[in-house]
Amino acid sequence: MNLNRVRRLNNFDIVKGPVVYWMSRDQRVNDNWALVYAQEIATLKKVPLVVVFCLAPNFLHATIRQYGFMLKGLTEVENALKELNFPFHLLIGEPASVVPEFIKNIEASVLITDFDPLKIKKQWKNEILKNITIPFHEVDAHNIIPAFIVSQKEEFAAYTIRPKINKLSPEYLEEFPPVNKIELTKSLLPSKEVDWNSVIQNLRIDRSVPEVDWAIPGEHAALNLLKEFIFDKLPGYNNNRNNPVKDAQSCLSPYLHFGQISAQRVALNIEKHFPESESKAAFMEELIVRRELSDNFCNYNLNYDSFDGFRDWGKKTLDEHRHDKRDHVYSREEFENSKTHEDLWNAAQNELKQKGKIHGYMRMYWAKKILEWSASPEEAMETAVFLNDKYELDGRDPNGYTGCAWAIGGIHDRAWTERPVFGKIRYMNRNGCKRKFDIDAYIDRNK
Ligand code: FO1
Repeated sequence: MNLNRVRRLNNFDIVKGPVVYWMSRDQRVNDNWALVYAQEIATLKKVPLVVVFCLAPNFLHATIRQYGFMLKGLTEVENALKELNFPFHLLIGEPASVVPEFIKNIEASVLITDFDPLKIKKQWKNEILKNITIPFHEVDAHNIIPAFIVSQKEEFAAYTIRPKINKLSPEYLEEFPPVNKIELTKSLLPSKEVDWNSVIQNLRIDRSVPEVDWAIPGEHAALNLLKEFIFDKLPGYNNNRNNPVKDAQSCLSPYLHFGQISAQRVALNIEKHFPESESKAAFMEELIVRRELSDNFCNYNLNYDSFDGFRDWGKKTLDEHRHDKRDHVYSREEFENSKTHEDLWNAAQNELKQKGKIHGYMRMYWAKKILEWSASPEEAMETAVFLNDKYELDGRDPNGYTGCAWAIGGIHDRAWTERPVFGKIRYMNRNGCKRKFDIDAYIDRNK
């Protein structure tokens, strides 16, 4: 495989012993460059390959809505690995201690993991580096063009990263090799079958946010959804995507978030089955350019989830307007409980709470109004990130953090005409929504 997808996190050389793939962001067996790489090393060195997933208790305050979806997807991973004769181990606890412990126990020779721009993942990896003496390699199995290859700095906007992506696409948008079944030798590292029900029951997490029923978790369901999207929805995508009362979106984002499908598989299948068109271009822009831009933002801006991460112009203009009179000011609880004066905003919040997603267009409106009706831009960003992470099925994703920073802080956007509270941050209003879609129908379906 293209070794530019791999980054060495330390300088140890590979010795003899099993290869461990610590699966984290990319929770799938097919189309996974980290697993492909791990298998290549194991085959070359003629050593076993073991896959582990480390279940972190209370990961960024995730609730049963997100844990449930993730764990059900992981049962499919366990079964698929069993078919291939790869041992799978579910480790429970803080990765910084349980991963090194596992490595020591099985005398592993190399640790491989997937890339993730989030701060917590970087911390985990840094802690692990202090506690191991074997090579630790990271593979970007999430982006088509690895985040550390496409750019080495925080990009300004889509127009600055797009040419870099376009230039590198021919090299990286390639077909995946299959993951090969290994011949069953008496494994020294048999899997310990996971009792998923008891794992779920023993999690000490917030269970007040119910799981959703519109999305069946797992790799298999994701591929079916992709097929349905390409044939049924993609033809009208460009006309319908900004209409929240039309069922025009792919709904793939939770699957992409948990790595149950690879963005590269989505792009390859679309390339194979769909003609060049405005719809295809619009979807590919979101799937590739916007996603890679979000990873770039979180990778190079450590304050991606707060006011401090905004660009100087955004901070300055919001500062200049921080004392402007607000017509309405709501607390986090009022926002959370859909208790604003505006039925359209409340409908978006209801959609978030009930379905675990807000339609893309309304997601922008939702965040803009949180800025307009919060006591300060800092508080607005905190509220938007809190609600997004608590209720979105794909919360705690670079895309979510970047979306909030775009709406509230003007990240990747330009300055607009100055107005109260927003300063030069782009404004959105109810009339704009009214012009685009039937807002009464949207309110009615999200009561
Ligand atoms: N990644 C892990 O490696 N272990 C976990 O226990 C874990 C829990 C989790 C819960 C909710 C959620 O939204 C994400 C979670 N992730 C976990 C991380 C996830 O796979 C992503 O890597 C990040 O959220 C960034 O995209």
